[in-house]
Amino acid sequence: MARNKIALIGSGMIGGTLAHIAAREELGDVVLFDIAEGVAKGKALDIAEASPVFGKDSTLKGADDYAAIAGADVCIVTAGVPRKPGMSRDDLLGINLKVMKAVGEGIAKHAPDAFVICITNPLDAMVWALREFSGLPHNKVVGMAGVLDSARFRYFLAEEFGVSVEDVTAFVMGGHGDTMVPLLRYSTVAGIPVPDMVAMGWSTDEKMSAIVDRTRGGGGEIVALLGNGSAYYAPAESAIDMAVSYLRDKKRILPCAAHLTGQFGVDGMYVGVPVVIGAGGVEKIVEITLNDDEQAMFDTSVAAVQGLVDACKGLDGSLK
Ligand code: A3D
Repeated sequence: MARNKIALIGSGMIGGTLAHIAAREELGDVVLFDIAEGVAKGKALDIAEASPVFGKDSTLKGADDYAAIAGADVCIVTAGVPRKPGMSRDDLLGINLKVMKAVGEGIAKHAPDAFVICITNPLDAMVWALREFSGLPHNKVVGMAGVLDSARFRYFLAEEFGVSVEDVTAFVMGGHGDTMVPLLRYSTVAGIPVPDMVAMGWSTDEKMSAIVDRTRGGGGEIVALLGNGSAYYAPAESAIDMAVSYLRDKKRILPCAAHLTGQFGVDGMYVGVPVVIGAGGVEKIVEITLNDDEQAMFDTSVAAVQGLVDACKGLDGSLK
């Protein structure tokens, strides 16, 4: 059986980490693409030279020509610029929109059958624009943010309860920004809803609110610490989870920025919601029930994403 092919569009901090994980997990042959050709080639060669040590076989190549991504099964897009301290994700819109145009056209020409995972910020608007520029089916283009935001939420909850991260499930809906919606009611510790853990005296409502706030600001916390760029280990792990669910038809339920056609009252936009990812790409959207407070928070988040999508349309006349 032929190996899968994974194209990483953008070979910076997340792209390089993705290549390393994909090679170590032997997910397939890896192409690192970047306008900075030396970076793509250098990282590919460095990881290839590590492969005899970690004992896994895959080919790693670096390129600055889209022809190199031909036939990719999965494309993971991180091309663009990340935040610096003091910047919001939205400040990246103008520059990264132009990058999405080039990337979308490159994927449409060379890898139109790929499952495409966008990570570039501001995420929900960029994945929408990338889908528009590429013309690929909506179920094959998805944004990574919810898995990362939920992982942060799970980590903070596990730390607070003093239990294994493996036993904490949690998810975050809405746009990937300060208005994201971490859902305590749908978060559990080994199946026990988090509000029940609080009722049993394992924590307090105040601490839960602080964890929700820390989750919302989780990306900014890392940006402030790093001083020159944004998170990359956790974002890369999160995108790999989504790629594996597609490549192995695992049908994981993962929170992703997916194209909505009326679900949760949203039509024609990408926002973070729980979806089933399998060989068909986004196979289902899981329409959980939201209470009034949760729906109101979700609506605020959707409005923020809508503002960014409108800004994209203002900047590029080809977007409708
Ligand atoms: P960085 O290390 O700067 O890598 C970006 C790479 O993109 C660089 O190597 C650039 O040379 C390359 N690039 C720029 N323009 C193009 C182009 N037109 N074609 C191909 N390559 C290009 O950034 P990073 O890897 O840390 O972050 C990448 C993106 O992910 C940024 O937009 C971040 O804001 C975003 N990000 C998103 C999340 C989410 O959860 C959604 C988390 C962390 C970072």
